[in-house]
Amino acid sequence: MALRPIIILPDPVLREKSTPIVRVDDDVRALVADMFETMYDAPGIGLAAVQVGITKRIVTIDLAREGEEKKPMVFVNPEIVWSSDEQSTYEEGCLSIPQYYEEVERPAKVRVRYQDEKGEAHELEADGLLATCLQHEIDHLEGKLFIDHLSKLKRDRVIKKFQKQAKREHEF
Ligand code: GNR
Ligand code: NI
Repeated sequence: MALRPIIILPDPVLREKSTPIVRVDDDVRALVADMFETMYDAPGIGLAAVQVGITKRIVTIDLAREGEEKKPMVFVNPEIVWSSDEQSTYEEGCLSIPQYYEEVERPAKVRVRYQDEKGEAHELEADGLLATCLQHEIDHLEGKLFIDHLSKLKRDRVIKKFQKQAKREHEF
């Protein structure tokens, strides 16, 4: 297992579309283990493989709070097959956009088809934070970030800030 560096805005890799996993093998499971280690270390409640620079359709999620027993969830090739008309709003953050939080409105419930770490197919209906987190992660697989759900003004402001930051770090 290894901690992997998390890719930060405005790295163009975050805008790439991730490719499907054809076979869930030991290489995929090793990447999943690294993703959990990286996500717990951050700490974050979700991670898409693209955030560690691997453009494959893999998501890890664990909504357990600090001190609670871990509840690791793995989603290979996740797809939203239904979403509710009812919407809900959560304050979202992203490990690839550190220390920026903003409210995002999304469908309150989703039904997701996915494969597990053995390659077995499942469907899951989620609401609450899990529904939001799944949509946030599945967006990553399409090269989409939560700031894309905000006004252009807010989005451009955040992107500018991170571009400046990256330039400053590049000078060092
Ligand atoms: O850690 C995370 N918290 C979070 C909070 C609200 C909605 C979505 C998230 S996901 C985020 C980790 C992350 O960047 N996943 O891609
Ligand atoms: Ni994110």
